[in-house]
Amino acid sequence: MKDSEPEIIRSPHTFREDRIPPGQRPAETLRVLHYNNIPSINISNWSFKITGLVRNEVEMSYEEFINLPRLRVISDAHCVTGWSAFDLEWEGVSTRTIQELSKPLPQARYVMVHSSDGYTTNIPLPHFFSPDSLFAIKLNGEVLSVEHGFPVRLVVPGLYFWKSAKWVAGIEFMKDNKPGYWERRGYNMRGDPWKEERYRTD
Ligand SMILES: Nc1nc2c(c(=O)[nH]1)N[C@H]1C(S)=C(S)[C@@H](COP(=O)(O)O)O[C@H]1N2
Ligand SMILES: [Mo]
Repeated sequence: MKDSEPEIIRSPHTFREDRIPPGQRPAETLRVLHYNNIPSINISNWSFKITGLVRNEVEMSYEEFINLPRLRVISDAHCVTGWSAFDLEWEGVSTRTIQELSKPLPQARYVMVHSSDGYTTNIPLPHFFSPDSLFAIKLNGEVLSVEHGFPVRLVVPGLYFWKSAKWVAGIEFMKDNKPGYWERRGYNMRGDPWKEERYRTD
């Protein structure tokens, strides 16, 4: 039996009248951007770990991860440095599926995303569990390139693109908010582009 194509949705932000957030300029496509080198990942050792305030801690191999139910999302990406890219088609695993598997405890309010290059970023759960947030394994129909985050990258279309961590190795559910890599260096603890939350104000 041939697998049916995964469900496809459009991120609600792509329907906004102010589709381009304040202070952003349209770019032709995604630019490759990361603070450090591309990590070298051996897919046979790679795993995706879910830890912290959860009922079920989870550790999955790549094989297990790509066999989870899939979703496709068409969304835009807004980098805090000022460029925006439009109508990107991501395919991967919904954060809602991750929620069902790990069952976060009621005290959990934030997630810290941990990446193989040492990058981290913190995200409030309402944004993380937005119906258009997913752990992508494909971009525009192709398996992710290493530059764009192979094997798995997070995509949270409702926040600036620095929250969309590439090369994700695990996520950690937390009660208290903690800053990630850029947040410790002055970037906003939430990062809503339509509110222009670029820098920390606390
Ligand atoms: N692991 C990791 N993820 C990361 C980054 C990084 O340095 N390391 N940079 C972020 C920033 S600032 C941006 S704009 C996007 C760029 O994604 P792209 O290279 O796929 O365009 O990745 C985000 N995710
Ligand atoms: Mo960015």
